[in-house]
Amino acid sequence: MLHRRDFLLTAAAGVSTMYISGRASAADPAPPFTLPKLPYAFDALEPSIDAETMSIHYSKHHQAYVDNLNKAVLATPELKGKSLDALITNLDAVPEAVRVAVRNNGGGHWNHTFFWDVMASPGKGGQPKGDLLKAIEASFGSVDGMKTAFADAATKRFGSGWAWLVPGKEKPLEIVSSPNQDNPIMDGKAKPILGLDVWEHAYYLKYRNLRAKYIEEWWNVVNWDAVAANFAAAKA
Ligand code: MN3
Repeated sequence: MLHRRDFLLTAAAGVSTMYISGRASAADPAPPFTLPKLPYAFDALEPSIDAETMSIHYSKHHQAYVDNLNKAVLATPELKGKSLDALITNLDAVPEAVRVAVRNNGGGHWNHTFFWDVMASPGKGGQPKGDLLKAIEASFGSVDGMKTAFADAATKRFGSGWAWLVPGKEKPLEIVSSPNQDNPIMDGKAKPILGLDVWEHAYYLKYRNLRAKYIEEWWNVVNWDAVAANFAAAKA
């Protein structure tokens, strides 16, 4: 899972390199960033996340972040060739005219690409074990303790945003939340190992206003094997 994401980021950087090296032209405006392939079918996360929500979330929302990021990047010569990570971890270097667009849409692209990879069909994502389980227990007492703290952060995030499980400084793992499409790497923190989208578009069709119910059901589709791979990569 992690390798796939790294490949996508690398591939995105490769495409933008092709753009500046002249393989694309105004008549063939190859955009630098592309929608990653969803690693499962739209209905794979049923019943926790319904197929219609997945379809709209991926095909419309994530696609819009990609398209709007490309618009901002292609309009700004000094940004061509920059990877997504380079763009969103150094927003001060992004010209002010497109900084908000890059923050929101670059963050949206990064966050959703990450989000799809930390979910799997119910029963297919394994359980926390090994080093990951030890880190969770050392940080939160138990897996249930972590889930309670995570759900609390996700529930209390006012408006639209995300909750994240990230490698910490005080403890092996910490929970943070971010507004809009911000994420921990924008703030210079470690790369998260798990994240949850709590924008209403992620749950409103099925759960209406019941964000807490969505969060509770979402644990059934967490891909713990992918989370463990993220954790191992963070420690490497
Ligand atoms: Mn979303």
